[in-house]
Amino acid sequence: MLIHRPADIPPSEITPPEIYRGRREFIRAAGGLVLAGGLGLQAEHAAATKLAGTRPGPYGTSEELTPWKDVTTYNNFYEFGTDKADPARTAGSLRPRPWAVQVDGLVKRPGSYDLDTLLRLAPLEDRIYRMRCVEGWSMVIPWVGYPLGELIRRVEPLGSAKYLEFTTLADRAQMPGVRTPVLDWPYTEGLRLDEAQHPLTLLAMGLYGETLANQNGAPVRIVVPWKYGFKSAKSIVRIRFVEKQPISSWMSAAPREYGFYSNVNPDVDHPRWSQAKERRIGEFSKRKTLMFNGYGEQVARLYSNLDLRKYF
Ligand SMILES: Nc1nc2c(c(=O)[nH]1)N[C@H]1C(S)=C(S)[C@@H](COP(=O)(O)O)O[C@H]1N2
Ligand SMILES: [Mo]
Repeated sequence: MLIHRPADIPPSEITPPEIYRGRREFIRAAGGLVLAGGLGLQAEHAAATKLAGTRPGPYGTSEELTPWKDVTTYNNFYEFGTDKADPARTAGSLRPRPWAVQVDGLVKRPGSYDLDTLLRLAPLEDRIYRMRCVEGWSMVIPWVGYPLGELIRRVEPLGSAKYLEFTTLADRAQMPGVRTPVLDWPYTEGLRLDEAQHPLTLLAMGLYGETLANQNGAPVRIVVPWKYGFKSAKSIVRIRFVEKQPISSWMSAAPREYGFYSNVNPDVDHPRWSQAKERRIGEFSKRKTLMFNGYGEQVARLYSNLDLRKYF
C-alpha cells in the first residue's frame, strides 16, 4: 500500500511519483511481457507515446494504483470481443490517428475537433480516479485528460440543450466485435448537461502519463468516476447536444437492468446481483462499495431532487 498522505499535502507533491512508479515497474517487467504477452499488447506498447507537460489534477487518492498491466489487459470493450482479455488481444487493429470528434446539435459553435486540437484545447492533468464496473470489480486508474467542461464551454450550448449523447466508433474493418450483434452498434451513452459539466467528468486521452492504449478507448474517451464504468464511453467520434434524454445502448439492450443515471449505489442492486461490494482488481477479499463510488461530496448535490431507486 502507498503511505497515506496527510490532508495538508497538495496532490501535486505526490501524484507524479505514484504514477511513474507504477509505469516504471511495468517497463522493468516488459522484458517478460514480450515473451508472455499477446501480440496486441506488444504492438500497443510500441505505439504508446508519453504525453508531455501533464500536471497533477485535483481529487487525488492515496489508494494504490491498479498496475498498468491490469488496466490494459482486463477490459470491457465489446467492439473488440466480450471476454475481458479480448480487447488487449484484438484492439491492435484500431487506428487512433487520424481521428476527429464531431461536436454538434444544440450548440452555437458546432465543429469537428481533431486529436491534436483536442490535446491542446486545455492543460492536460493527471487524474487518479476510482473506477467501478457494474459487474462488481474496480480499479484505481491515473487518467490523463481535462474536464469535458472545457470543450463544452467552447461550443456554447444553447439554452435548449439539456443532455449530451456520445457516439463511439463502430467500424467492422477495425473492430472485430462489431460483426456480432451483442449490442446495438454504435455504442452510445449519455449524460445530463450538468453531469457532463461537472469538474470530475473527464475527456481522457491518456493513462499512466502516456496516450491511451487502444483497448482503453484510444484516442479519446469519457471518464465519469461516480457512475458505473459503462457510462465512460471509449473511442468517441461524436458528441451531440440534445433536448431529450438519450437512450444509451445499454438502456435499449436491457432497460430493467441499466438506467440512464447508473450512479454507483451500493443500496440499489442490479436485478441479478448485489452492488453492495466490489473486488478491487489485484486484491483477494471484497471491499464495500461507496455511494457515488466515494465521490458523494462532489456530486450528491446533482441528485438532491431525484429518487435514486426510480432513477437508477
Ligand atoms: N465503446 C465502448 N465503450 C465502453 C465499453 C464498450 O464495450 N464499448 N465498455 C464500458 C465498460 S462496461 C467499462 S467497465 C469501461 C472499461 O474501461 P477500461 O477498460 O478502460 O477500464 O469502459 C466502458 N466503455
Ligand atoms: Mo463495466
